[in-house]
Amino acid sequence: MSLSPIEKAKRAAAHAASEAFIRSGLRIGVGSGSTVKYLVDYLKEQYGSGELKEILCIPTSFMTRKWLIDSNLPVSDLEKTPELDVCIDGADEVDPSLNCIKGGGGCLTQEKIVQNAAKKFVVIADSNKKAKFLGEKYKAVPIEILPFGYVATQRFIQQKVGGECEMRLGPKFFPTITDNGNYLVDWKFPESSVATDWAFINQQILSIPGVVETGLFLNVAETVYFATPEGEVDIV
Ligand code: ABF
Repeated sequence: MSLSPIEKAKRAAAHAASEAFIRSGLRIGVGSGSTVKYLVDYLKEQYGSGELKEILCIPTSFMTRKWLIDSNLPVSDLEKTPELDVCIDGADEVDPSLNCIKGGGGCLTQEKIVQNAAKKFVVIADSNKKAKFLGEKYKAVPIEILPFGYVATQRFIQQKVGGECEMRLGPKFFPTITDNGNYLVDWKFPESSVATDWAFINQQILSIPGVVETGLFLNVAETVYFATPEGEVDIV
């Protein structure tokens, strides 16, 4: 099957990061999203051929867990394996300091917990996701909130940090439900936010009752692999 240019870029990023960071014996946090699917394919091929041995894969979402199981890879969880060697995940946007916006694909809280349990956090992305500053291209921060009191929570977010907080809707206008049974909102931040301190904004959002987690992954990525459809890989 021939891949579209964007899929080729995702695959190139996933393969380059895998070749650099995946080794036998590692406990690997496996992120979510379409770029990570190529990481799962890499693990399947390497483990299936016997090149890669005694790994444990810890998924960050229902979908990733299913991919791992369907690929006959050894799956664990943070209860049995609370400490990981590396976590590899996708992102929606990455700035020059490797801060990321994540959650566009609907996963963020479990991703953050798994990332936090890992010694190294590596991001894989097509090169369109490289931004000069956070908020340059991706104009919203996904936020997971509890269903209880969700309208009040959305209003509190808007009052505290401005902008518009939109409920993420799924098919037939049902709310998008996360793997944790919560709602997702996309906070369309005011333009003034892109020039401010994202760490401070993140703390402000997290202090609101009802907010579970944000898609701001600040100061956690060690390395980012950006790739083009031609297979050029930029390691930052
Ligand atoms: C997940 O996948 C999310 O945090 C992020 O939003 C998204 C990236 O997906 P894709 O690789 O499909 O662009 O990790």
